[in-house]
Amino acid sequence: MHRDDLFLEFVRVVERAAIAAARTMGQGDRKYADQVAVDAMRKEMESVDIDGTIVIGEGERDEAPMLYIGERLGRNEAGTAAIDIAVDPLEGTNLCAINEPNAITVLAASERGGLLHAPDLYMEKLMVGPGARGAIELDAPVADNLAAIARSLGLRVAELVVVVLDRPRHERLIGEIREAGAHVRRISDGDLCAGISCAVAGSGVHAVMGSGGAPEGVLAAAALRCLGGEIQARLVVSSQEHERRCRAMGIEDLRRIYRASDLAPGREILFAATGVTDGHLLRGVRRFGSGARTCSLLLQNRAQRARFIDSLHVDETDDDAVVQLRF
Ligand code: FBP
Repeated sequence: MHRDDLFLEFVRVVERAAIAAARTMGQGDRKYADQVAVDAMRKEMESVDIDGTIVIGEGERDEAPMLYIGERLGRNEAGTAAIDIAVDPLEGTNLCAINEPNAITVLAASERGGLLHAPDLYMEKLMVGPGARGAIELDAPVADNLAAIARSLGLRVAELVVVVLDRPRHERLIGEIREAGAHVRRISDGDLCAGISCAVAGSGVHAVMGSGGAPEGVLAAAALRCLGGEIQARLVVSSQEHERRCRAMGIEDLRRIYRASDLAPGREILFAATGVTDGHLLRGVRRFGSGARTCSLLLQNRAQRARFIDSLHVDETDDDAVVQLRF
């Protein structure tokens, strides 16, 4: 890709989706919140100078009118870079609808073939930050993984905080984490945001365990590639229909354990996310009289840095607001 301008273009896309989604915050309608974010992201992508293809999106063409897997995006002019794009226009639709922390808008990009085409199934996941990379095994007993993570981080197991989605399917897992002596933080939604957090120093999160969406797994892998963290993951294939959908996407080994470099194998990875509701990692959208302020995270696997971008957006027609911002 080698195009620094794409960075800011992608930030603009996630910012616009976040500002749009934030207008629905707390209104209790998750579908509408998602639709608004999808519309805004789709519209903003039209002006980006790429030949993009959605590989992780809102679903297959017949179930998603926009941002469906396989949809072409961008200006698509001759000679522009061919790029694969993974989006979650609103990660945490429920969190936005009820105005709870950590709803974000997300986009990852890579050269063609740089992001796994994954069906929208569940995925077992184990995510850690750079300090515990290489220490985990998806199939190892929970207590062994926790001991290995603690050892790698120079902590005691009793000091570890593990995030788990609050679902009945995770009751046994939560029991095992507690029995091993670590602390559980249950979250109602948003394992992607949690996965990013465990790779950010000082976030207070040391690992994420349990099953969640596969699209969120691929997006987390893209972020973790940039942050030096790790994910181990396996698709949950529990019916013939699941098998069919995997094979349709070229996945033959249904029991395969994927690592970050399998889910997001690209040479170049860009990752951008903007906060919608206030969260541990990113502040949410704050509206002022004639505009909005956003906080975004921008990652690139080749750069040894994470950028937090604080932007003020002024509504186009309001000249007074432009004057205010000059101070
Ligand atoms: P949405 O934003 O698509 O609603 O996803 C939220 C989420 O909590 C993800 O973070 C997580 O991976 C997935 O849903 C878990 O799925 P489920 O709610 O079916 O357990």
